[in-house]
Amino acid sequence: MKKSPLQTARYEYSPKVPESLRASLDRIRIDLSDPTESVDNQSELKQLFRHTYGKPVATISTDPDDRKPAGKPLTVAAVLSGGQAPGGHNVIAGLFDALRGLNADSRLFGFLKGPGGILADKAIEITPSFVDEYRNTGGFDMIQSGRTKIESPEQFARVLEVCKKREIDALVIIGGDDSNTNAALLAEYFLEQGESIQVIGVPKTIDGDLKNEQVEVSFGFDTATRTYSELIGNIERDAASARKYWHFIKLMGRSASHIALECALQTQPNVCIISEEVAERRQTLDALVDSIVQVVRKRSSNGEDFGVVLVPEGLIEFIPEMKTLISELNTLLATNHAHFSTLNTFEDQSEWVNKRLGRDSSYVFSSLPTEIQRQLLMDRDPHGNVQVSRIDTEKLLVTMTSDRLAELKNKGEFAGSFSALTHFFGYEGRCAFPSNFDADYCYSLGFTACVLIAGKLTGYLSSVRNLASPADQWIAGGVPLTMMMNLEERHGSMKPVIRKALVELGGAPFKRFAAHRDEWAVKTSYTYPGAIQYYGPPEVCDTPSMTLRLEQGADA
Ligand code: FBP
Repeated sequence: MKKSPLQTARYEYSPKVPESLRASLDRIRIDLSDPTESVDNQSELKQLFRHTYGKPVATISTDPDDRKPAGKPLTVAAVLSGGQAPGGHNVIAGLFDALRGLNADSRLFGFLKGPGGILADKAIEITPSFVDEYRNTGGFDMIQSGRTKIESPEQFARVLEVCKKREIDALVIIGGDDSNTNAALLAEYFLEQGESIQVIGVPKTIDGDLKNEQVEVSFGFDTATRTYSELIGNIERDAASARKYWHFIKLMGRSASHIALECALQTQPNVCIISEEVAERRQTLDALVDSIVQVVRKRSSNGEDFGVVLVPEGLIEFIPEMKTLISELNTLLATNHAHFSTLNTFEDQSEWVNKRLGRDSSYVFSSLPTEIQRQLLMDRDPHGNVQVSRIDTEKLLVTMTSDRLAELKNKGEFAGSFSALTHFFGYEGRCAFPSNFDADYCYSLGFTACVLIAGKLTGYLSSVRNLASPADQWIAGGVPLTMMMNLEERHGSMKPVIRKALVELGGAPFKRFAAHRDEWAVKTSYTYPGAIQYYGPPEVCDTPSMTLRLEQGADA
């Protein structure tokens, strides 16, 4: 395959790692904290995770006086789970290098196409020349990914059977909150079965919602938001040059608005909707459109009939009346799946649904444009949720804003023009070459996963902290997965899950945005981040996202 000059150059990049991971592997030690507790529902989780609950936090350091004998060769398998996120290949590269560093006879396998590859027993061995083809590159194509959920007792038994057959010592699951919940369940299951196979998770998702006291950021968020911010900045400059379009840009992020918020901090658009605030204020769709209309009118009165609006992908599920509608639809479609799939036309489907929805939801559903109704009835994801990336929320907002402005024009209350274009930035950012931050962070996470395996730990998430400081000051270690868990309702029953992190309205990133947004709405204050830079001064190439810096109290 022909390589671009950048790809060839990136093969030579040496990821920066914490000081503790630079030492020779036989001098690395793991310090353990006191026992931990889960974020909530402690007594229930203690019962559910009898073998893995309450483990200590692990911190990796080096001990120059303690030289351990070379470890036995290990057989480890990795799996990439869920949506792509830049840096996944470097997790595997870091894991591979550390394994070979521990013992040159260690072997690393990659299950193909995500967790489904474990069930199908489809894996490849990662060799030195193979891993070299993927160092510092984006994508998950090295072993591909998938969204199969391992949940039935038969599937758990099958995972054990496949791992035993392949004589795997440890499984590394690289995924988001759901996949790492699965990692916790598997670690517990293996111990319950009297098996010593270890399970280590790695925090992945561009959405940035797998974070907490111990996990500062999930990998991929940095690169994805930089990619989107470059594009938004370019559009802002185009808007300010042509002065004739309003651009409505939907940004990925299934649920939380971390991506939209980070992009807003980087680009200073006229409007950025934060779903969590919409929910907190119980803002209706009409009220939301009204707030956009006000900004359009103000800018128009200043002679600026152009602007940029950022819309988080998950918004639709945070607008109170839409949330109720979607939840009723999810239940209806889940409980009547067989019958619903016999309805062949959209007209039949919408009539059937309309008759069964509650009065308010039926009214909301009927008032939506047909295309949005159609999108709300499309196939659910494996968790039974509506696939928000397929709903054109940005188009819905444009239609409603345009209708409202037309009414105002008729009444003589709006004299400007409103011509809008829509965009969706999602898949563009998930497989970009990882920024230096993500390349370094991911390599360190993979390397750390191996150190945790060598330390005989299981049910842990690989963690690298202190990320607002230079990489040599990062702190590597492991966080027990049960520490991040609580019980939440899923399909009518309470399940143990890793708590998703939504945007905190009291947090420093949102406060920074809220302090400036009124000014950004009216004045044209765009900033242009430009393309990700891989070579050059550290302030241009190595600084982490503004969200991370603000959360860590660092200068941003
Ligand atoms: P993960 O949570 O698995 O990392 O995926 C996140 C995401 O990129 C969301 O932002 C988006 O809604 C979704 O994946 C799209 O899923 P798919 O790739 O299946 O279309």
